[in-house]
Amino acid sequence: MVEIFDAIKKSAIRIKWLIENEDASYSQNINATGDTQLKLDIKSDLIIEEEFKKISSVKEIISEEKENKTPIYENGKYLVGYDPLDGSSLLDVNFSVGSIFGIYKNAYDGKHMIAAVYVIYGPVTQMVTAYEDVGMYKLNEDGDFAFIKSLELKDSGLINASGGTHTGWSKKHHNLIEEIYERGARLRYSGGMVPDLHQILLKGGGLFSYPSTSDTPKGKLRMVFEVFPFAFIFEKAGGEAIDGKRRLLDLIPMHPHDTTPCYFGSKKEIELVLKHNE
Ligand code: AFP
Repeated sequence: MVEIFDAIKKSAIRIKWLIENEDASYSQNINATGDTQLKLDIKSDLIIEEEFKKISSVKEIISEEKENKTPIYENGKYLVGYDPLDGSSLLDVNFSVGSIFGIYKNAYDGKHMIAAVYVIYGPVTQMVTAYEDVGMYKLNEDGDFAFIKSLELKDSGLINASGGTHTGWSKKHHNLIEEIYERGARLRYSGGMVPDLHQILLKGGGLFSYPSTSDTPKGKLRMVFEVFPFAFIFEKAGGEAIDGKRRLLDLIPMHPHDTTPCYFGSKKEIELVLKHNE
């Protein structure tokens, strides 16, 4: 696992450089999910592939930016599903973006997830790893990621971040969000999953949701690259992650690019989600 985390650190340093120095415009390419790729999405993906190709414990990788899996070492133990530059449509407005990694054994689902990592490229670059516990690291001037602290969610928090077009929300989702605001929550939604969930983790609690909507009945966020890694991190940090009713880590994707509605949060907020979805 150490060498996988090291490959992620090396990729992060190279991607941070790209973000700060390279052209953030769109390419002509469309990715597997139908999104037009930025040139930086493609370059970040190549960097991560290059770094994982040096690691003999990696059997195979699959990127949000590619339709198919890439075999690495036949005798490797681990499968890695990753989103190289999540939230890249926010680069033009200089918001924080991130890279997300799920490390799996044998299959790309929650039951086979061993570890999860994300990197946030903000005013500073930080990395959060979930393996035995959840730890946050900061990239220093000398190119090292120094341990800052362990992350733990409180039982309840007052941050609310819900995605999806409001006119497409179900009545149940409207009622849930209304109750959350009535309890005193504040809206904190940047449109980047990494900074939005990072904020909830760092401030101790709250709720992030990307529900089923009339335009995206199966949600928008992808299980293997985005949802499972964050579900793993939230559970390890003492929170919960569900699709409205079921634990996200119990879902089995039919295809690596499958999406699901998702709710990540502290225990009290997830209780509320369950109550509104009875
Ligand atoms: P991009 O990578 O296209 O910027 O999408 C980001 C994202 O996948 C995720 O990071 C956000 O939580 C979500 O989309 C935001 O979606 P909405 O704009 O529909 O709220």
